[in-house]
Amino acid sequence: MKKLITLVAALTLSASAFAEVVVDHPYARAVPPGQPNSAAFMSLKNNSNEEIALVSASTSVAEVAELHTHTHADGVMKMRRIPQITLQANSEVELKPGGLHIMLIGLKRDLAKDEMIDLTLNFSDGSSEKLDIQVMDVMAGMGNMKMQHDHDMNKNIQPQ
Ligand SMILES: [Cu+2]
Repeated sequence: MKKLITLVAALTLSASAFAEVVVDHPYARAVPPGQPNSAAFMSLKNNSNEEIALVSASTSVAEVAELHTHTHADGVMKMRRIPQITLQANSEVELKPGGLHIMLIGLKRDLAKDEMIDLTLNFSDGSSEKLDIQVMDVMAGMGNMKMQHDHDMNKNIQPQ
C-alpha cells in the first residue's frame, strides 16, 4: 500500500510540473574560462489554446538567469531585460543568438562545449520545467554581433 501511495504521489507531481509548453533544441553558449556571462537558447512551443508566458528561469551554474531581448539601434545591438516572454496560444517562439535569450549572469564555473547544465523554466500558470541542456559553441557565425553582445554585458551588468 505504501508503494502505491508513493507511485500516485510521483505521478501527481510529474503531472503538475508538466507545462503545456514544449521545449525544442535547448542549448547554452560555451564561453572561454573567465567569462562572467553566457546565454541559453531554445524554441518554445505553446500547444494549448491559452496564452502562457515564460516568467523566470534559474540554473545552478549561474548566480542569476534573466530573460533578455535585443534591440537594434544605430547599428549597435543592445540587450534589455524583459519581465516575461509571452507565448500566444498555439504558437512558437524562438530564443536565439541576436534575439530573445535567457541570460546566465555570474557564472560559477566555465561552460565547456558538450557538457550538460541544468536550466529550470517557470511559467505564468505556475508550472515549471527542469531541463538538462547541452553547452554548444555558438561563436561560429555570430561574428561582430556576438562580440558586441559580450562587450555590452561586461560593461553594464555586474553579477549580483
Ligand atoms: Cu542578454
